[in-house]
Amino acid sequence: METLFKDRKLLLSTFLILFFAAGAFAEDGSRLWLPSEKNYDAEVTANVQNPTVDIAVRELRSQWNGAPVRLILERARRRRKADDGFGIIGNRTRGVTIEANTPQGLLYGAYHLLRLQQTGEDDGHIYISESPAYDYRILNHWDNLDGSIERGYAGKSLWQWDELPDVVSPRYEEYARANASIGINGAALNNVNANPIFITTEYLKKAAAIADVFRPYGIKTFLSVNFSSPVLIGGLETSDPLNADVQKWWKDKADEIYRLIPDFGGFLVKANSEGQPGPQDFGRTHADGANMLAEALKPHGGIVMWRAFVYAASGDDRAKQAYDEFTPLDGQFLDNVIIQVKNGPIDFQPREPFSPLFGAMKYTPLMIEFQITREYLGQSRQFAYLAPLYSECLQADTYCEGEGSTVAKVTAGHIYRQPFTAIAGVANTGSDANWTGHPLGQADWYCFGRLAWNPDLTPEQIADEWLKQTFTTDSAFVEPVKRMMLASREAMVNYMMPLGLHHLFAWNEHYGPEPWCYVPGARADWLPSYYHKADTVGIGFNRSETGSRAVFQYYSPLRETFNDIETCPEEYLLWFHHAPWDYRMHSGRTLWSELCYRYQAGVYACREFQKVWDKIEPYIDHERFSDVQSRLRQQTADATWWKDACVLYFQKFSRRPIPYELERPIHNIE
Ligand code: GCV
Repeated sequence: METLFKDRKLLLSTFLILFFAAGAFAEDGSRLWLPSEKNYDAEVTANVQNPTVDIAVRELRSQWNGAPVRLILERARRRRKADDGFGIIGNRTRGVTIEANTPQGLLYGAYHLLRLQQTGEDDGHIYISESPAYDYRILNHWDNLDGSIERGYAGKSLWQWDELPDVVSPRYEEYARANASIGINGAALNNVNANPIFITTEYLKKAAAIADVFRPYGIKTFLSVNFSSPVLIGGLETSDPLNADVQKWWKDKADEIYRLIPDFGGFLVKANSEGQPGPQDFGRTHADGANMLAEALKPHGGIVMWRAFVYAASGDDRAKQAYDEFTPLDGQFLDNVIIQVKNGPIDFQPREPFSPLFGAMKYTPLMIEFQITREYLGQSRQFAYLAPLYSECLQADTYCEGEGSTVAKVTAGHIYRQPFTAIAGVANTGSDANWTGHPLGQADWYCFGRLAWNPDLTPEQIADEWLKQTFTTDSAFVEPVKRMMLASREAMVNYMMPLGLHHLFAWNEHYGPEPWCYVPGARADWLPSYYHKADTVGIGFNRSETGSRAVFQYYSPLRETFNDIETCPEEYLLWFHHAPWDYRMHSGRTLWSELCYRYQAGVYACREFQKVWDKIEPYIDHERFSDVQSRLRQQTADATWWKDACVLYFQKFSRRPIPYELERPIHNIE
């Protein structure tokens, strides 16, 4: 009996040791890229006291493992207006000074110093001066009132509307901290398909409770608004932007919002797009609608982000419509309006050329909208590191004022004068413990923030710093995984939509392949055949001078380059041309063979990713290792499904054999 008792005690203590040991190493991903809790008790002083500066002091005090740090707020510094930049000077053994002319600048400087420490870049003398490229660096949440998230793949919404404003989840602060650590300074809380309830007094009080948590982290709160709100919740008979009662309603609403949220950022608006109401319902223009809201926000310093994602069922080539609708309005918007433009002319596809609107409006500020949630890139089951996609667009040359007028320069206000600049990313966050569903999806949130701060950072630099902070600095882990990350987006383009193909997705869910999709009565431009136009002659959308002429929305020499099938970059070939199946590609293969090769290359790449990942097992925790391992397995299976579906379907038109040296399909078309 005694032995049994002793054994039990032994068993219990063994269990406890194992339990706590496991706990110590357990990694559910909730920490993100932030330093794990330490307490170095560093000496940190600041020349001001302020809730934001206090956070900077607290973070450094616990995380900085070096000589004293001084934080100096110097309002007279020679930085751009409202600039949240910082300077860091010193070294870890003698001491460091961080200077900025806003409290946020000091907080960003503190996080930057900690980043240097975490990535092992803090040796020697530190002399850094940084300024954000964009004034507003915003996450757009497509979160609904019922807790669901449109195109969200990481659980439910972070915002607990039922319990707010009384119960304030600790996750709001964790979210704010993560954003501040990468320079994000705004969040639009609700879906652009906006429920008007969000701007009722009851819900504004809830949003105000979130805003209170965000404020010290330098994050402004924005709301998406429904253009019909005056009718839907205001009891008016119209929402016509030129109606005096409507204008007054919005002014009163803005006043109410600012009483509750004094630093409110402004409105995000999806109008006359995909069934949403807008000024055109009353015969007015986008400028009329945006300006009416801008007038209401102006006395308080708020802005309107008006989306250019518009396309009519009956319209011309969908890729042309935003440009056709917005360029005639250039110069008509008030100076607190900015037009939010998706990176490409269609809709967040794995690869699109940049939207021709960038550079086309000289008198209207434009902001870029990226999608961080991977609606069209394997969601959270597959993986594609998005920095290469973002950079490709940001560094693309619009030629609007000659060579070197990149999308980044245009949108950051270096080409045309802009009263302010902004950039947005549709968030991939949710209630999952690791925030983003796929553990590697955190890298997309991270890289969006880093590129919003500095669009010239390379995807490689960002992957490097993210991996080191999130996992380990061991190069045996970092180097192979970084290579995998950098190759992942191109692999996905290959197994989904190579050579400029786009929108071959399954109806509505946008995950799997359905190039044959036909839904009776559906809008033509919601069906893949509208985009691939495969027939017995060839494949691709003719947007050249003999087709929809979309190439003419680009500046010379791009329009000529895209227009000529011989000079059009192959990655955009089928975006701009209907090319014959036997068209000779740079590889020497016919278009049909090249297409098969690209699909196969995408699948092979996924198989390689599995090998890379299996080898890094010794370097990281079991939880994240096995989670990613099983997702990569699924990715290879789904890549094969994509390849087989597309190749077998297009073969019906090409009537040519799949090159015999390639793997045979394992699925059948049915
Ligand atoms: C929020 C695409 C998505 C929609 C999204 C829309 C938009 O069409 O599929 O879910 O709606 O873009 O950006 O407004």
